Formats: sequence, C-alpha cells, structure tokens
Amino acid sequence: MTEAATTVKALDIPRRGPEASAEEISDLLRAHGAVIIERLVDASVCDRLAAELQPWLEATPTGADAFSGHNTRRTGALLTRAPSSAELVAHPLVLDVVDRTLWPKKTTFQLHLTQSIAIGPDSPAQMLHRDHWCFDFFPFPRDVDVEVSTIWALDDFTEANGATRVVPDSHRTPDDVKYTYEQTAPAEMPRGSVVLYLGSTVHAGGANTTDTTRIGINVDYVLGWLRQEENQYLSYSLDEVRAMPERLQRLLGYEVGAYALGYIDGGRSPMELVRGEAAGDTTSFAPR
Ligand SMILES: O=C(O)CCC(=O)C(=O)O
Ligand SMILES: [Fe+2]
Repeated sequence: MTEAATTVKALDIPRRGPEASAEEISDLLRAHGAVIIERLVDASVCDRLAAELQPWLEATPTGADAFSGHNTRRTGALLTRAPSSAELVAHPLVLDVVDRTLWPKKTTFQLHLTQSIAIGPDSPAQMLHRDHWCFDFFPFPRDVDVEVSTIWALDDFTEANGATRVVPDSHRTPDDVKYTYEQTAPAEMPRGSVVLYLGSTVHAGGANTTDTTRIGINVDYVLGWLRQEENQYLSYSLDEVRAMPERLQRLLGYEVGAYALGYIDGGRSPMELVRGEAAGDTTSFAPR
C-alpha cells in the first residue's frame, strides 16, 4: 500500500460568523457534530474575563491524572469567580442553539458545568472521548442528544497551542467506534470565538507545544432530567444565586426540570425559595 492510501484526512469543522442564525448553527451541529462561531464576543469581554480569572488560575492545582491533564488547570464555578463568564453562559445565540439541538427536549435544559481549562506549555493531547460518557457510559440511542458542550477561546486557539481537537461527523457512531488523532481537526479560531459540539462527538484538548498557556472557557448544557457534571447547587451559595439574573438561576437548576421534577416542600418550585417567597395555600408540580 502506498503512503497516500493509508493517510486519513480529517474533515473540516464547519464555521460561521456571529451573524449566523441559531437555526443554521443548530443544523450544522446536528449534521456534523460540531460547529465554530467566530468572534461571537468582543476582545474586551475576553480581556475582562481573563483579568477576573487570573487570581483563580494561580490558585488552581494541575490535574491529578492524564485525562484532567498533569499540566492543565481546571477552575470551576466561574459565575461568581469570573462574573463576565455570565456573558458566555447566557449568550442568547448559544442558548437558542442549545434549545433547538437537545433532543428529546420537552421542558428544560440546564447548565452542566462551567470551567476554565488552561493547558500549560508542553502538554500532550488529551485522550479522545465523548463528553456524554460522564453519564456512567450509558449508551444513549444515536438520535438522542442530551448534551451540548462549548469551548470559548480566551486566547487565539491554534493547532500548536492546544486548540480543541474534534472528529467531525463522529457523533452518530456507536460509542465503541475508535478514532485516531489523524481524524481530528483542530478548532483553530480567534479569541472570542466558540466551538460547539455534541455530547456524542469525539474530541479532546489538543497538545500544547508552545511555551504559552492556552485558556478555554468550557460551558456545557444538558437536558433538565439528567444530573449535572458540576454540582451547581453546591458551587454557589443561595445568597450568590439570589444576586444573579433569573435566567441564570433557572439555568443552574433552580427551576423545576419537568412536571414534578426537582420540587421542594411537596410541590413548590425552588425558584420560590430563591425569590424568598413564603409557601402558599396550595402547591403545584408544574414548572414555574
Ligand atoms: O480543553 C479542551 O479543549 C477540551 C477539554 C475536554 O474535552 C474535556 O476536558 O472534556
Ligand atoms: Fe471533553
């Protein structure tokens, strides 16, 4: 066999600009398992977020295993530590795309995690994986999309500094189908851009062969009836939650996930507790 015949060519990750519609982005995401939206937030948002993050990054230990990254720092609970992250977490276009993409979505979706991922110099690539494996490797039917992951580039993402690697079109294959790094494409993108991919899409943090750190902001969303990867109820105090806009409170999981899912006091919505409302004469399981 010639060398050319054995070379596997990675597919490109589709990309659009910030003016793209949620429908178009969602269609690309469902068709190819991943899509990049370039320059969705201004450099000024990245600057602010990076400044807020800096003290936390310095206080964050490196990962304890190869998957977390021995020279990678993961800082969670970003909504209070780096408040500008709210502009990414609740970005209207991204939320609209998530809403259209998750399936079967009946009532709600919620935040799964927030974290900055700072891949230090001379880091090897992360193991290829599918994020929905966090659900104890449950083999979701291939037409069910329970999770959308996003990584925002706080620095320009380049192949050399560890841009997220994605296998386009890998999202409808069974979980045990193996891929190689030759089949991955780097999500190269200018800062302020975001790569979205499905929980079923094969991907990994890239190898950082430069002498600078690559910082990505990872924000994932999941259907309202699944457990969250980062425990959002314990990541922020009730006082901190009360100071947040209602959209964020709901995204954290304080709204009832579906009929009779996640209530308190025999049928009250946790949103009533967040708002400091006393129990009424009647209760209802309905989301509100
Ligand atoms: O850092 C990245 O680019 C991707 C990280 C990732 O996929 C993960 O930790 O699940
Ligand atoms: Fe991942």
